[in-house]
Amino acid sequence: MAGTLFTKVREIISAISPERSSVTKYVVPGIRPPRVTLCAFVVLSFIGWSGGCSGKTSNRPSLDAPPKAAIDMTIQVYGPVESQRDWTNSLREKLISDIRSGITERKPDTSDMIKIPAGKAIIGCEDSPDACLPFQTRNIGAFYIDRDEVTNAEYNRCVAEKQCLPPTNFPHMPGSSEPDHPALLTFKQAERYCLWAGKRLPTEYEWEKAARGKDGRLYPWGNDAPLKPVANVCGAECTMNWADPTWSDGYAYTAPVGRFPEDRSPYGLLDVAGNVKEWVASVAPLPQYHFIARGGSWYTKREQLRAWERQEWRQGIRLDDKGVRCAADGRGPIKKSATRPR
Ligand SMILES: [Ca+2]
Repeated sequence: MAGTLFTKVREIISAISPERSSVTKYVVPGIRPPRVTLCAFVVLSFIGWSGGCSGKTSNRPSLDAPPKAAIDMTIQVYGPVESQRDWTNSLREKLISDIRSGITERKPDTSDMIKIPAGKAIIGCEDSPDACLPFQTRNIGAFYIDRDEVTNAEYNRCVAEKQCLPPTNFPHMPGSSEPDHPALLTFKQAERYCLWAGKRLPTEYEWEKAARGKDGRLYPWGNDAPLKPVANVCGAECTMNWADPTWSDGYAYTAPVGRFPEDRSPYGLLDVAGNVKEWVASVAPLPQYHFIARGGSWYTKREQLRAWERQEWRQGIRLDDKGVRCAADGRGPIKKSATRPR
């Protein structure tokens, strides 16, 4: 009875925060691991429940899972700031080396990607330093970036190859699992998918350049705040307290990608301001290791759509509005690949 109850609780926790249910944890060198581990929690809470410490649970994927080293890595950040002085780079290297495990090299299919030319970009803002990168003009090399957010159909090809974990299912969000909706992903799932596709996550600078264009506009469509529903954000259909009843975009949660042609950057990226936030490769500075997602989502207030706005997220927090669009290096021509599964 207790075992059944715990399994149910664990399924719920897993659905909300998959990383927190992971057994194997990547411990950053110099960072003190948590005093109470998941196994200890299991033993103390439910003596009758078996298999927890061995990692063999009834609901953990086994046969259909990608290589363990790539999926069971959970980032834990503990300890005083002083002990974290040098860990950002080493953690990043470890994360990349593990997350590449078992991936077959392939050339990216750039047919649905947009090439962003090399050159200067206006990054950040001057009047809201807590909400943007420092204001700067920055030279950024050429790169490719997906026109659209990665869809469930695209992501599930990686799942079918047993190279990516299935996306989290959110039953309370009608339509979110449909093939043409954006895949709702953790940072690790997002990076793993991009690497599997022969691509990578965009850096934060690349994402912002692709979103704001050469002129560093405030919004993907220009410098004017939107007067009508041009993007999928928290409008009339949204169930959050901050929903704007005057903004009827037609979707309570995610929308099929590309459904809002005006939510378009000067380079042609779609769903830049809304639909799902998009994980980027950059790592937030100390003292806390946070991942960064850019752009707004179905969950975002309509007042927070400026393309320089940024937010930092710990793994496992609020996954139901996070997705990804991948990037690829833009040096030289990239031939279309015939290796990408259809
Ligand atoms: Ca988006």
